[in-house]
Amino acid sequence: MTKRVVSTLAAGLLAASFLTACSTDSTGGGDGRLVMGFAQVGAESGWRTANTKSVQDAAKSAGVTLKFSDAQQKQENQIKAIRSFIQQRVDVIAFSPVVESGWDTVLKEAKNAKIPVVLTDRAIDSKDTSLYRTFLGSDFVEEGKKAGEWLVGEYKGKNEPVNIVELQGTTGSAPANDRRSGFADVIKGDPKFKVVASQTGDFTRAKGKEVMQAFLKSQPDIDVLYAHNDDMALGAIQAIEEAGKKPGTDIKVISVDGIKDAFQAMADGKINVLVECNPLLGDQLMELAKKVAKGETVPTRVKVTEGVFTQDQAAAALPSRSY
Ligand code: GYE
Repeated sequence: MTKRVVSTLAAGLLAASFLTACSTDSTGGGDGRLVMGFAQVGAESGWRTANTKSVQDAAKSAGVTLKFSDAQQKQENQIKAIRSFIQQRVDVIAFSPVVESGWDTVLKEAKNAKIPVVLTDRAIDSKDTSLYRTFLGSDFVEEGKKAGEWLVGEYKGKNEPVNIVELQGTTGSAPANDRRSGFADVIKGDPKFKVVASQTGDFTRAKGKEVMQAFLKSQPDIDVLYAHNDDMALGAIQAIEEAGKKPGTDIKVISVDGIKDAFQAMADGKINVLVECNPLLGDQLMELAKKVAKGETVPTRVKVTEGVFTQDQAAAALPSRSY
């Protein structure tokens, strides 16, 4: 092919992609509806499944056209999805960052393209807060603290050492970092609490079980399991039972999220306490997206309200859990 043919072809391609971009832009998705590109973390947990459903349902009822992408817990996939949303000239990009760092470049691209970004569920640790308009999600440090406070109360007045194993969420993710530090902050006040092993279980049941099996082999005396989410706790419970121990009694179990399966396990006495993390963010997200797309000012941080549930409340709370 001659140079000329190549450049003519390239020009043609450019014009074609420009036309596609323009037609999406000028029609606002073809029917004047707001178009949102949503880059989800993955489908790693019950929490995530409920979160995805909430976003999809909310988009439908808010009349928002949703372009949904599942990153399978990989940052590079999320970056690709965001770039493709920029290319498609969506009205708003929303995403739940799989890890905290490494977003500046792609978010600058969105900013240059004048597409507002809403962080949902998880935050990023960039110093440049102009890269996103708002962050809607839970306070994970607070959740970790609530887990620690329950433990402190549970062992009040006892002086023997309390050996804790910790199943961390996805390495580098905001909920893993914050649930770990919030918990550590509270228990450090009393030297009887010792985290004897702490490792990632990637927020999944399979990994939670596998890592708990390893903990049970390497740690002769485990009093407490602190799992950063329910799926890992549920996997670990299987490992504890297969090792001939009673979860909830021989090893106390603290978990975070509050999905239905975990409430069931708590009603069965296998989980001692659940720190709630609410995945139903869809409606709030659509509301914020509509505002930022119109250029309205929104608060830079929107928190989700949540509670703590103990075993005596489990059976009563179970029927009303929607996820
Ligand atoms: O706790 C866990 C999920 O980011 C709050 O991600 C979310 C966490 C949730 O995989 O189950």
